[in-house]
Amino acid sequence: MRLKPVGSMAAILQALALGLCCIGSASVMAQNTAPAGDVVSHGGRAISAESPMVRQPIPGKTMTAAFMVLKNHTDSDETLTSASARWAGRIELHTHKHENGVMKMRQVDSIKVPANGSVTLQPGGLHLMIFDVQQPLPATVGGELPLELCFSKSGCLSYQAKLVDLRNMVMPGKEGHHQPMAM
Ligand SMILES: [Cu+2]
Repeated sequence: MRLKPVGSMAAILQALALGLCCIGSASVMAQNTAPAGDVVSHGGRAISAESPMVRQPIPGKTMTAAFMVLKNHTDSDETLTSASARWAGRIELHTHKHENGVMKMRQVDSIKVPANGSVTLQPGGLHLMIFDVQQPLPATVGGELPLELCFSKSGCLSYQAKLVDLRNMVMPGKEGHHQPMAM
């Protein structure tokens, strides 16, 4: 499949830092996710996750999404094949595609993480779609939620994702394309 990042995680963090969210600053966020997300050191793991985050579900909704930058520290391509979390009923791998001028979400079988490279899961692009979220969640905004990601070669690895409130986040170029399911 084609991987076409529409922006960068830096842009997302910048948006968060601009007071659009509940998080004090991007640096604090990066710091806080370092031990769990392996930003500083990937701890010998084949695949690390930078700034893993789960969007706080809209009140009354049991669906949400997760975003992160997956980095492959090995010399061979990896493939994310599935994801799960004990606080969610089901997680699908999704992407966004333009169809007749409208952005639509599509489920994908897998997400490639290129050798010694990375892939960005972000609003408007690839993401983890999370269904049947436990209510209330076992974490509040700013807290961490465990996520399990399974890769074709490295097996299943556990990550800690930060619960963030993205309701007011501005996505460049996405104005007018907001859909109920869009993240
Ligand atoms: Cu989706």
